[in-house]
Amino acid sequence: MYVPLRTNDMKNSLPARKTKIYFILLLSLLSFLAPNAVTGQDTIVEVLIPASGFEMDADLYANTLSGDGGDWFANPVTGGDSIFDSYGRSIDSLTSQIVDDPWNSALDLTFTGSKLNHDPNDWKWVESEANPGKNDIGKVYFHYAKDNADEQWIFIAGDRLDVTGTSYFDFEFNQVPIIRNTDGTFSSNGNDGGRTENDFLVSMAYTNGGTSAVVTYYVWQLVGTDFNWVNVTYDPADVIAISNSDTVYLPDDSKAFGRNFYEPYQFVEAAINITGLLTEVIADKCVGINVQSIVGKTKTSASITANLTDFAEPIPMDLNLGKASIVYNNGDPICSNNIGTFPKVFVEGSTYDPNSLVFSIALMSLLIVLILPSTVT
Ligand SMILES: [Ca+2]
Ligand SMILES: [Ca+2]
Ligand SMILES: [Ca+2]
Repeated sequence: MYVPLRTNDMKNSLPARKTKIYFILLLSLLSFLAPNAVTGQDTIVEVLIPASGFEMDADLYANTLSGDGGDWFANPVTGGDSIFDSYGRSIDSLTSQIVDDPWNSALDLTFTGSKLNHDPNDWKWVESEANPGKNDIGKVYFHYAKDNADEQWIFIAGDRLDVTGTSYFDFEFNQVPIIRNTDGTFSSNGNDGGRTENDFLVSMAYTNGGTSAVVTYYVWQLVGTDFNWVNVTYDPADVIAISNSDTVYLPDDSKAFGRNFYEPYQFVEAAINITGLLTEVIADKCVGINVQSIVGKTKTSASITANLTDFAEPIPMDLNLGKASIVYNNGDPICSNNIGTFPKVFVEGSTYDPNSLVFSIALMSLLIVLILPSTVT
């Protein structure tokens, strides 16, 4: 199989490395002379899985950036760390999933008469081709990992059949699962307007006009008397989002839209420091949320009342996001990030050996989940 390689793929050969050094020197000079020069976003997010970090380069193969990071798939030439095998099977299905969706097909399942901020119990689906083609999903990719600082990252990606115009690709994270029923409806037992307070939505807007994707972060919160999506400002350092300006490749076993490549601006991916984003909403880092399902879907505009178009099957998940792990400080259990101590009511009511790491960490975690939201200030 012939696999066209990017310049970075040649880095193991000495002449290519020399060329690259000269190129970097030239770029450095140019950037000095031209302060407004555009720089690339490509970077490696240093999470623990993949072991060599995750390349954010809008390319799906590992080892295509300097430093040899991991990616969704192993590099067919040089290998590397990956999230999936060549068939798209997860190395760890508890933290990573690919969902395939029909495309250019009357058998596709799509929304009808459903809006972004509707109660999911009011959403409807039909068997129908997704229109327009820029909203037609072929694959949805998800991965979760921690970094060395114990911060949590989510990696999301999606694609579109037609690259014309701006597409809006949403990932919705729900604490009570959203379930697609066979009768054309969805159901959710969330108590707050069909969802749960602090459910969140990450929306990626991307176009064929540039590689930067715009990420908007919404949190499900009470607005007046009703719950709705609230647009929350975040630290830009917590989000990296990029679309592909080059043709990028997939394994033959995991084709997208029937081909082993994405044409330019057909693929979008984002890395989100969810520890950082949750902190924008939940100030106490000891408190977190448990995500039970993830829904990848498209919509017609950036509005919170936008019509929903295509969706991939909801992904069942069990992710604890934002919950601190427990460490001991002079015998006192504290949040791993050293923000706040656990409430005395909990410590005094417990019998434990603070010097023992064996002390029922699991029970403590459970109690913290149950107690902290109402007792920590
Ligand atoms: Ca890559
Ligand atoms: Ca679909
Ligand atoms: Ca589709």
